[in-house]
Parts: sequence; C-alpha cells; structure tokens
Amino acid sequence: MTQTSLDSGPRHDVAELEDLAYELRRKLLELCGTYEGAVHIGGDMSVADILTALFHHGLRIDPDDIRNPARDRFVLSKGHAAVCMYIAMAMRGFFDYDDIVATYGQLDSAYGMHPCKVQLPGVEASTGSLGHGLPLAVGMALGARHRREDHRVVTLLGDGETGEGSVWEAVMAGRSNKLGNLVAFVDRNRQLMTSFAEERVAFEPYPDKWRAFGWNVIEIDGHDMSQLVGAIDALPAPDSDTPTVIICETVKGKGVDFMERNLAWHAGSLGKEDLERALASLEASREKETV
Ligand SMILES: Cc1ncc(C[n+]2csc(CCOP(=O)(O)OP(=O)(O)O)c2C)c(N)n1
Repeated sequence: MTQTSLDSGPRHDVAELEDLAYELRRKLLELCGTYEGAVHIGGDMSVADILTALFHHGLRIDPDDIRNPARDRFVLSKGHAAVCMYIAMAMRGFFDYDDIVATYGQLDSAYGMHPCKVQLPGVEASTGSLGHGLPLAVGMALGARHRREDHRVVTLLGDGETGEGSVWEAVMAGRSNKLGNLVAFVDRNRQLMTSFAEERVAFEPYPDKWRAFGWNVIEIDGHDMSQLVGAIDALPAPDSDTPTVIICETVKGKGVDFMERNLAWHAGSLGKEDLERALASLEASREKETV
C-alpha cells in the first residue's frame, strides 16, 4: 500500500467538536436568514454533527493539499445538504464562509444548491440526484484498491435516499468487492421530503437489511459527538474486507424547536424575525444539553 504524508490538521476533543457543530448550525441559520430562496435547512441541521465529526476529526484531509493521493475521499450522497458541507469545509479551512453567504445559490456561483466538483475544487463528487453517491463511492474505493492506496472513501446518505434501487446494488457491490476502505453514514432522521419515512417505505428492520448484505453495521445517536468519534475511531482498517455503515439516529431540523420533526422545514427560508427565534432556540437547546 502506498502512503503519502498528509497533515491531518488540528486534533479536537469532544467538547471542542460540539462547539464547532453549534457554530456550524448557527452559521447555517444565518445563511438561511439572508438567502432569499429555499435552503434545505431540515436535512442540513440533521447532519451538522456528522459533518463536523468527519471534517474536523475523521477524514484525513488537508485544505492546503487537496490533491494529495493519500487523502480520504468524501462523497455527499444526499447532495441537497451541500451548504452544510460547504460551511463545515469552510470552518476546516477549505473555503471562505463570507463568500458562501455572499454568493450561495446565485447563477454561476461555485456554491450551488447541490455540490459541483468542477466549480469547487476540494469537493470530490458532484451530487444531488439521490441514489448516486454510494455507487460513486464504490467505484472510488475500488479504484483505490487497484492503485494500492490506503485511504478511505466515506459517503453520507439520507435514509429516504436509501429507498433508491441503485443504493442496494452498490451495497451489494461494496461487499462483493470486499471494500473495507468504504464507509457509509446514513442520516436516519426518519423523514423524507413531504412525509415521515415509514408512511411511504417499509424501511424497518433497517439495520438488518444492511447486515443481510454483509456489511459491518454500527448504530449510534448521530447527535452524540462522543458516539460519532467513537464509531469513527473504531472503524476497521481500510485494507480489511468488509465495508461499514454507521446508521446515525438523527432529528430533522435538530436544534431549533419549530423545525424539529416538522415536515414544513424540509426546505425554507427564514425572515429576520424567524432567524432571531431560530437562533434563540438553538442557544436554548445547547444550554439544555450542556446542563
Ligand atoms: C433522484 C432524486 N429524486 C428526488 C429528489 C428530490 N429530493 C431532494 S431531497 C429529497 C428527500 C430525501 O430524503 P432523505 O434522503 O431522507 O434526506 P433528508 O431530506 O432527510 O435530508 C428528495 C425526494 C432528488 N434530489 N433526487
């Protein structure tokens, strides 16, 4: 296996990661308060802890060396959470947050509603059409094996997204090709775009479905930073044979009382007043959690 040295960046403890996740949510809400169009804020808030744990702890990446072959690759399969990824990456040093706020969603902006790797170097895959990120990640992980590289390929899917048939073909291909360098996170918030998940698709027994396809299955609270860090740190070595899925139990809209589990907040925009309410609620929920 080849390995090129890579500065994996500052090491944060769990409390610092929690602070970063809070900051990420605050920045998301502020962008949602200034942008006039709809932001996928429900699914963004749902994955803020997962993306913080990945970009500030789990992924071996360096914003100053984005082409290093030893870097881990991250594919945002639920591409509608792009702005959460942009801000998480900005906080890690890849982009400038003010640029994101100034140009997000505008014609020709690099910061589109869905991520584009051509427009935005550092982003590893263009996504947004659900059901494609895991298949792409399988191909990337297979490519790494052929090149004898020892990095991981990590992807993040929505649970609703896993209703797509292409996901299960990729799940099978990941196991068939013994891709222990492949890791999938599932944002199990139990909501789709306009309905609650189980009302439309019989997902349960959900972890058993992944197990039946031969994956290593880890189930955690996707808002508990210690559990996220623990699951990442316990991942099998990339040269092992079994891909891993980390099923993260989450809440859509997490942190803002009027958004949590509310179907109306799949996507939306906040006016000045709602922004103030949302920020106050975020702060209150943080205080409650730190007591
Ligand atoms: C192939 C495809 N069909 C439909 C959509 C529209 N769409 C965007 S988000 C979404 C809901 C996805 O639900 P889930 O994967 O659970 O993500 P969450 O909304 O919870 O973030 C849908 C249907 C899409 N982006 N791609």
